[in-house]
Amino acid sequence: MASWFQRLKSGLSRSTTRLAESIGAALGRRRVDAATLGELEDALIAADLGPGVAAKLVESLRGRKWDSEVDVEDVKRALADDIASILAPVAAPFALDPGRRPHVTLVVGVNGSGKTTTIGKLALRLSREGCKVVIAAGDTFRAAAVAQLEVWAGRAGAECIRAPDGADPAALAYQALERAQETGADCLLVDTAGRLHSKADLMAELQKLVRVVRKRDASAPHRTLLVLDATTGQNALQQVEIFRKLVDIDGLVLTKLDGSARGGVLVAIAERFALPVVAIGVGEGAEDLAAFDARQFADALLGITR
Ligand SMILES: Nc1nc2c(ncn2[C@@H]2O[C@H](COP(=O)(O)OP(=O)(O)OP(=O)(O)O)[C@@H](O)[C@H]2O)c(=O)[nH]1
Ligand SMILES: [Mg+2]
Repeated sequence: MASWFQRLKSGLSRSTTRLAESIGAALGRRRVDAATLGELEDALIAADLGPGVAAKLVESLRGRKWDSEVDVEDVKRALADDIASILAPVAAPFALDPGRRPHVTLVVGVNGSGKTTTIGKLALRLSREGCKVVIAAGDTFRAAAVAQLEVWAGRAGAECIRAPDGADPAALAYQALERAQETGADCLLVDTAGRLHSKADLMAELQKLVRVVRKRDASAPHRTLLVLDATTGQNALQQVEIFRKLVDIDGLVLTKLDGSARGGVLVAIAERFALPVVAIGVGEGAEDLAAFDARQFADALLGITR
């Protein structure tokens, strides 16, 4: 089976190819001059890295010493180094705080971003590490969502707490925390619904959930993860803006990097929000959740093999 890095690389290959081609075209004259730098900046923006990052990267290239005839690979390596330095501060693998037991993780994000799948993958990983996991099927609007979560919970040997359809997700989360505390669980993963009628409804629901959970443990939730679908490109930036206003996001998961031509958006998000990227999704399967590695991601994006 291909390693996650290979899957990431082949997944990002559409982003990579486009970026590599534009970099090649910009360096047609083999000189790092003003015209080349302008073209490189455009190419980086087109690859979803965002205007802020593009300007920074180009400034850094401008400041380096270049031969009169440059090697395209050297330029790519320089870009990858700078991108890796932007990403390094946000690479922070998901870990439970041993002082918080059960450690409560709330998972939010728009409809279809990969919340339930990510919870399933996380549950499996944590169980394998020896943790006792409880999952709250907080998406009480869709029976199919609960069934999907139960399959994942079964795989992970985790207990899944569900409520009747249409039940109040806040009450369900409270009940699940109670259960997690009673059974001495190490962690509780709370799934939420991505689809609600309006932003105001979503805000009311998430805020109520947090308020109610705190009645049981005043320090919870200990982690609030926002799950973002990397294929949505620049839209992911807006989702961070919106969700940050609804709840205290303190971690991101970027999913679907295995099939995205827009993986560059991760760099824009890192630079704009400085939120920890705790994991990345590189497929639909149970093994397809990887720790985010700044260096490897930057190399994969530029198509570099070291
Ligand atoms: N290729 C790929 N597909 C993924 C990944 N993560 C999730 N998916 C798929 O994306 C689809 C939506 O995932 P869900 O986990 O159901 O998303 P959700 O956020 O729970 O969606 P709602 O409950 O409808 O809000 C499913 O078909 C998943 O298999 C990933 O990293 N890569
Ligand atoms: Mg779901």
